Amino acid sequence: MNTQDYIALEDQYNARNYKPLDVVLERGQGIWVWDVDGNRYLDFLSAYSAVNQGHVHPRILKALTDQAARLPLTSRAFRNDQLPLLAQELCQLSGFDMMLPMNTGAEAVETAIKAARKRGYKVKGVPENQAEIITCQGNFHGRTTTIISFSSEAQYKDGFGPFTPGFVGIPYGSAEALEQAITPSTVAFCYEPIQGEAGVIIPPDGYLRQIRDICTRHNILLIADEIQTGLGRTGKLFANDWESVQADVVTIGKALSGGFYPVSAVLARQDILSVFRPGDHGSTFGGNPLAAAVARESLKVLVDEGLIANAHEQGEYLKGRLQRIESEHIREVRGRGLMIGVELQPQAGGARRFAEKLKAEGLLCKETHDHVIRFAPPLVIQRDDIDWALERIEKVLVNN
Ligand code: IF1
Repeated sequence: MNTQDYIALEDQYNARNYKPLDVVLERGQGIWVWDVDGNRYLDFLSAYSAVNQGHVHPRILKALTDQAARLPLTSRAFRNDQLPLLAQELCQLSGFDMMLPMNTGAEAVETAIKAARKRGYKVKGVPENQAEIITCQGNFHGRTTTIISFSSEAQYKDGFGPFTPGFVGIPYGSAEALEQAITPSTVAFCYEPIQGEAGVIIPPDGYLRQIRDICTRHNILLIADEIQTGLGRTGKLFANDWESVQADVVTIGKALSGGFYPVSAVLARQDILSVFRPGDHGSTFGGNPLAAAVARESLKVLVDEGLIANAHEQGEYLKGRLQRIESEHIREVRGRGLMIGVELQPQAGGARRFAEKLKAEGLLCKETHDHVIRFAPPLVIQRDDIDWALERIEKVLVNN
């Protein structure tokens, strides 16, 4: 079977809720992936930052296969010998008191919403069913019916109502708007420290500190969604660290498993997560021993291999070189660490055509919205590989 055969099968038997680049991958190693026709590509997307540790990291692979051979799943009806160690290691690394394990990012966000609402009612005394959570325009937090209820993207909502009430949207990057939106029923403010899906939008300097102060003053929870920005992607453990801010609640996912397995978690202080009583919340697979073993090793790899510092160093270099490309198509290059967006001019013909051209040159990346190309290679990338990529990026952006 070749590329066209696989595409035909997928289009016949699989729901068409995506429009992927037409490359059929079968193998990966570090920053590289190979397609079924034997072509090699540099992965400049990293499965939306889920493979920060690089494809098929040998240490995480070993943790996975060892644990799979021992005991993959117990459910939370019984305890297992991996979850307690993950919980301890994650809290020690992040500085939080407690964690609650789930599987996907959206489930972690749902968990954070439930914790904030319950604390609002049980601790703050908000009247039953009145809790409000403030969110940002342009946000992306997942695809569940509650999460899309506060999306500002028409396509994510179209045809999926009725929606969950209790969310208030404000412009991203405005601390003033947050201050004004707070009411006695507000229980939390939920935000991304850098908006990924919106096009790698970086808030103004000082914003993270300001929203931290506002939430503290009003006794509302600051919920940082670090599912994409966390675990080293921006050159710090969390993107909030850029302003030395600690949120009350942090959601993580994606790279928590190095891409091997869906693993997510909510991190928070003990007084927040203790609103959950036995039976309040859970998941068949959340906190399973296979997930916990994989997550433990994924975190160790991040630390042992200095991937957070590498993301900072290589990211600065990549961003600097991209900013110096002289192309009529480029409007702005922005980013932190290895989370970089290249915004094209409105008349450039859209980001998709550049992603297609880069694919033909052996570099895989994806457009976000119409005019931004997102560059986010695995954090194991080295200078030579970035130079290799830049040669191709320059060629495509200058000659098309
Ligand atoms: C898709 C986007 C990225 C996320 C943040 C929660 C979630 C995500 C900040 C939910 C997920 C993914 C989902 C994926 C594409 C991707 C994405 F373009 F859609 F927005 F990365 F930018 N919070 N983002 O970025 O996590 O439930 O998916 O595990 O195709 O929907 P999930």
